[in-house]
Amino acid sequence: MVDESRMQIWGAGTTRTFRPIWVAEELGLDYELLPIGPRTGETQTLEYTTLNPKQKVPYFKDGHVRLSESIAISRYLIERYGSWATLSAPDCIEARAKEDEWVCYLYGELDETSLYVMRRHGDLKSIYGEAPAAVSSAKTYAEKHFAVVDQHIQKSEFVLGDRLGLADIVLMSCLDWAKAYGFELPDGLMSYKSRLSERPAYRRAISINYKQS
Ligand SMILES: N[C@@H](CCC(=O)N[C@@H](CS)C(=O)NCC(=O)O)C(=O)O
Repeated sequence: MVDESRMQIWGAGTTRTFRPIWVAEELGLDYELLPIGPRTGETQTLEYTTLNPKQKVPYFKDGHVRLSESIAISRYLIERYGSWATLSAPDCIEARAKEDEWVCYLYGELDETSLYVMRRHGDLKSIYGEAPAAVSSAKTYAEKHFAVVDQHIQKSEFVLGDRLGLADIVLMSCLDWAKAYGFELPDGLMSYKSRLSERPAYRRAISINYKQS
């Protein structure tokens, strides 16, 4: 039974569902998780399709706000509930543009163009078709961009300066995904990853997201 008065996040068990769960944990939010999986048939029901015609997770409700897309949900949570003491949105146009630059780059090149292509034509080849050349070139492509991010991350604690932000949520989720796919990550990224993995909210989010899949 869904409690409509609480914030709700649909979906668990994937990189994309991990992002809003991690943000919600960082912000100490009270939310209800409906841990449906993408490949269990739960996104195909009439009830869920009415909510989200894309039939994908994550999906999110907070009062009258309804959102799909892991980045949009995460950004909404940060902007609405963030604070300087926890996780907050950029405070000027220039900083927002810089965050957009990184979020678009990480999501576009690492998530969609690389790791998800590997998933589509690897684990999900029975749906999307087997394409070993696509998988291997996506891996090479990701390695090139991990090297770019590695150079950048050696200069600061977080993707943007000295505070956790949306770009870190995206990067960490892609690094976890890459490790699960057997990537050898460069040293700078490995040390960034192990530093951020110590965060209690990150650990809680990992256990919530992956326990329920
Ligand atoms: N761009 C979306 C991608 C969402 C997405 O593709 N979710 C996958 C799980 S990781 C899904 O629900 N797949 C089910 C399907 O495609 O039928 C986001 O970042 O939220």
